Amino acid sequence: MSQILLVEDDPIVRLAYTKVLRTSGLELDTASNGAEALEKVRHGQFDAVVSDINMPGLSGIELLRAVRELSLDVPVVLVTGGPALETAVRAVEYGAYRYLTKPVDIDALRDTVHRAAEAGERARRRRETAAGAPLPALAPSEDELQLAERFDAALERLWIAFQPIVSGGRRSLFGYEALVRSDAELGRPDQLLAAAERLARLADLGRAIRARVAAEALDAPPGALLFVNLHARDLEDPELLDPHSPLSRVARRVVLEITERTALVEVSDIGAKVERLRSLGYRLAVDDLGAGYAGLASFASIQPEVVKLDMSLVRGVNGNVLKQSVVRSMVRLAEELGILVISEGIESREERETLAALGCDLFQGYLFGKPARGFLPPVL
Ligand code: G
Ligand code: MN
Repeated sequence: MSQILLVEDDPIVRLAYTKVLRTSGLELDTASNGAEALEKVRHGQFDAVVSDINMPGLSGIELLRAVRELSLDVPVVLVTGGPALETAVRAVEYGAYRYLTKPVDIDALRDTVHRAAEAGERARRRRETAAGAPLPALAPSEDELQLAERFDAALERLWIAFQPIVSGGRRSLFGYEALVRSDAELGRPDQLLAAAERLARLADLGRAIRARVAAEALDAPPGALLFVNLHARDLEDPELLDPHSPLSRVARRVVLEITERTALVEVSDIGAKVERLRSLGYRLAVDDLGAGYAGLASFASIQPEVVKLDMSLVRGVNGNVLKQSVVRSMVRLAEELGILVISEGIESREERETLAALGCDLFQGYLFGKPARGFLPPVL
């Protein structure tokens, strides 16, 4: 009998679909959210997955994507109450088997799932004959094993570079941004992040970074704030919100940077998480503002104490009136909201002087100090 995994957060809908599918002769397992489903897919063998799209936490699309990242070819049928072109496109992009809209026609559901299960069984038989023996449920590919090894090696040789942030007006140190580095082969931060995403190990990377920063915080000059980058996924990690985590113990001197580049809309309950981080003593910054991603949407959900102007706005600002007026408006808006502005990526005195004239006081960039091991004093 075909094994189906049904993923649906609404208990009434789940029960209804369960009944329909069971009476049509399918063996059914259920999950009430995406994370639970992913665990089941990781450890079980299913001929098809049927998943709702809109669920708290991991959405159906993200589940589909995670399943594909495990290089599994199990057919996934997506069901949604709110069809949108964008989700349909993404469903196709990540290889959904079919896309059904609610309210689902019972016959269509039964038919689609049976056809998906047959396709899944065929795929499994092909794999088994190809290998000459049944494969373990989730044998990772050779590539993935290698990547996992390199990722582990990189985590072991992880270190943190610190780059100073200064107050121009007072000619004083304001803080340091912590930037992850590794001496291993997978050394560049973008490579590390890409590997963590592919291996679904972002939490391991985030935890390792935060633990290292916490350990080094003891050596930071007194009064200097520590700016730590978060990935949107980190907000889903309970360790981040744990008051006993190493970083939480020094939360009062930490500003968590959340990049405008990541899709915060996909983080469930962002308001509650932000509130909890604040109650632990953390302050929050919106990073890379002006890089042209989510616009100012993140302001409303995060209500940051600090914004960081992206270096694309800073570069050559002295000779570009358009950049100057963008910076001027951002500074005015921030002032009205009581938010501090840090300009990033300053390389020349001309950039610094123009920014100061536009009302910016806090600066970061090679002009004041490159990211380096330890807490080097800035060039003021
Ligand atoms: O996204 P985020 O702002 O966290 O990225 C900071 C990155 O910018 C770091 O990798 C850091 O090395 C780099 N960086 C910092 N200052 C400068 C600078 O003055 N010029 C350039 N080109 N890069 C910088
Ligand atoms: Mn940053």
